[in-house]
Amino acid sequence: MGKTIIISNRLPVQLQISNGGITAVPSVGGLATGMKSVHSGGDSLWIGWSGLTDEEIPEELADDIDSALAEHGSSKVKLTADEVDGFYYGFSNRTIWPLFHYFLEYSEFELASWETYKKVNQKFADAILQKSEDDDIIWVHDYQLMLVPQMVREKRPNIAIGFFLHIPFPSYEIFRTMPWREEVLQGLLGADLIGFHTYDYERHFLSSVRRLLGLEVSFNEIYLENRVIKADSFPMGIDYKKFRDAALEHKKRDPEKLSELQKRLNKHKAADPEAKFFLSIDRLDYSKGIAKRLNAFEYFLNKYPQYKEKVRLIILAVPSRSNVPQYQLLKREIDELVGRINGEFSTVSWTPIWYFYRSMPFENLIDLYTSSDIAWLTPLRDGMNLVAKEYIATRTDQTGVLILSEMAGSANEMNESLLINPNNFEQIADALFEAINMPKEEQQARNELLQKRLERYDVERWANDFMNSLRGQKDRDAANVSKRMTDSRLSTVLEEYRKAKKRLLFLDYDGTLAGFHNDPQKAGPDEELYKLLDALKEQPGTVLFIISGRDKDTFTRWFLPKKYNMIVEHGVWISRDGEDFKLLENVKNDWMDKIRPVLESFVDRTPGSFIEEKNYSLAWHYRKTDPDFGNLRATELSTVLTSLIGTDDLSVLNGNKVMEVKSSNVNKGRASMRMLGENDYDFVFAIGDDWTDEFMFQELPESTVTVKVGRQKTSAKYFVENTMKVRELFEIVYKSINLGQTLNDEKIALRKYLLSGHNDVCPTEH
Ligand code: GDG
Repeated sequence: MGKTIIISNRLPVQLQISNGGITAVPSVGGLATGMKSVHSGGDSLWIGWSGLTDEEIPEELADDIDSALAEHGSSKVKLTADEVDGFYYGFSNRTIWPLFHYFLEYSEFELASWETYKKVNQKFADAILQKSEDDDIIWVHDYQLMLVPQMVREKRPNIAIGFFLHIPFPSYEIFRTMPWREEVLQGLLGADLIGFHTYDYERHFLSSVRRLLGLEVSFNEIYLENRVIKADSFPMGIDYKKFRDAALEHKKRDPEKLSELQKRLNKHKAADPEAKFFLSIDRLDYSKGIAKRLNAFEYFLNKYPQYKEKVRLIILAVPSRSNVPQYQLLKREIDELVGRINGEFSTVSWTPIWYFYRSMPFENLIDLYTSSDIAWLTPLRDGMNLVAKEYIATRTDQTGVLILSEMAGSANEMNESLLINPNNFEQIADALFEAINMPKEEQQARNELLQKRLERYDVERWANDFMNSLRGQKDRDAANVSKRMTDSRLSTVLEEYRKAKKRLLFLDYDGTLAGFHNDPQKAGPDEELYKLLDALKEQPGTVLFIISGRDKDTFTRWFLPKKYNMIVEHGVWISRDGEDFKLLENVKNDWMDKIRPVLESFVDRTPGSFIEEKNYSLAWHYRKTDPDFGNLRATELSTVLTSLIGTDDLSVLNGNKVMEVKSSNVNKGRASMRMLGENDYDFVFAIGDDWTDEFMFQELPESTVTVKVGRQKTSAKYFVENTMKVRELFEIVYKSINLGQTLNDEKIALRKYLLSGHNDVCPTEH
């Protein structure tokens, strides 16, 4: 691997222009700290916006800025004020942010800002392309840059790209309301690894990929024709040591050297040692539930009036995105609420809410964390919420209670806190009461577990886990690529083919020779396929079988007049040289009357599914159903069938969007082996796309050339991407053998043929 390139909207440094000079100061944010292990030494580069628009950068300082950034391993993407407006304040924060946090009513779908988002994403991608080599590893961060992975992939097909989303990925029902939903998903799918904070966000993403793009998803992998993409969850941690050490240092500090804020806090504590401080820290953002928290505080004071003058809520709201109207409205709402509640409850010696609308230095953050008895965080939605983790890390004596919204990603890992629903004031008031009265031993027992976990899975571990997983994914993909039927492998196979005296070929039909169709009866062969099969069949010494799970009547109609050899229903029937089908296996079908009603009940309950009845098997097709629902029902049906058939001679085959019940002693492996035993073949070939073809790949002898269509796991030796490639493969075989062309000639001819719109199988004959 070459160098690492990290890319995020903002750089991990802040530019400061003063006295005509420029300096770059490292930021102390969680991401910058977490990436320390990844972004260090000369082997990494961080690309992002500097925070200054082109208009704000004096021309004479432009070069100085570049060198100041370069000292911190950073490189800037230039953005004009209009671009920042459309891309950041516009599409990122008026469309994606509200939508992904389930604030559908705040989402604006403006074509102009979408266009700017695309344009600016292209600028970021161009910056990567300009600075990267093929063996680099790229890590793209967050919702502002969701199109970047694909933009880079187009120009560098083999580079390793990871993407991490720091905010929630919403449910399909929310995501699908966005006009440019497919483009956004396609953009993300340029990555090899897509990371989320929680499993829930991951599964929402996979569900959207399946439903909106119709792609094959197996567990957490997405299969494209030429790549496999992994989605996974990596809950982001904090720099645990930094917060714990700061708190320890704070504890030991000389009272004279304490901050003004700390002195004030101490004074209030001294006046009433029983009084409790509640703390909340967030950016001023509607997703953080600040207004709800204030209302809940009022509710608490009314429900438990004994705590009036005994508790104080400290709210630190950090100014954020104040160019966006929703944030201006929110600011006004919070100001008014704080004013009203303080006006209603204050006494001469007590103000219930201390409200700070500003950003504080790190030292004051530690003052607040270490002085507060209760941290109270009530986001309505939050990707993770690092404040919750930071509070726990600073509690060096393990006292303190965390009350946390279950809507925060961090709630998944912080079960020992008091989890609340931010909309349930009754529950919140009771949680505050419980927190105030929680025995010290219980606080310590809970925090000990929380601290252990936070220490173990800190932000460095998070970054390393992500990078390792990305490298692993790339290696796996490379290993898989080694199975691709490349030109040189095909040349070797062709050589064996040419030399062979007796060849035996097994070709699966659906998903191999022909693409899938929603109605299986409509997926019949085209003229081009007939010509291709005719040409192969005519080759001296070649015995070709179409081997399929299809019923014999359909294949009789499609192929009998062509006199192709056929094995259908997975090996129940056989037809050779245009003769009627005969039984190849002795199988029973008396079980069908018992199984049919079960399948019918699934058809009734699963819109879009249907039963295909064959002579010796029953198949339940669910390609046309809602993909998630279909998969769910398939799992359910599999359980029902497995328990029903018990030890009978029946088995359930899970094919490509079809579940088939049939006799156990019938499968393509057994059938193909029987054909093999009939003669002394010196070249055997089998190709197929689904699980039922794996029987052939596994049972045929080691020397067989086995080819899988698609990228799923397989026992086959090689793979080709799709049915188009299968046709291409047979074209080459045909031309090589029948016309004596070399692979190069064939490729050229084939290309011409493909470009000519598939008019004829053999353009070189004209
Ligand atoms: C996004 C997602 C996800 C806050 N005030 C001050 C200050 N902070 C620091 C905190 C904390 C960070 O800012 C806030 O992080 P959060 O995770 O709570 O929230 P977002 O900013 O919304 O972050 C979020 C996160 O990305 C990471 O993936 O967890 O869900 O929304 O580190 O300490 N720091 C200083 N002064 C302040 O006044 N110095």
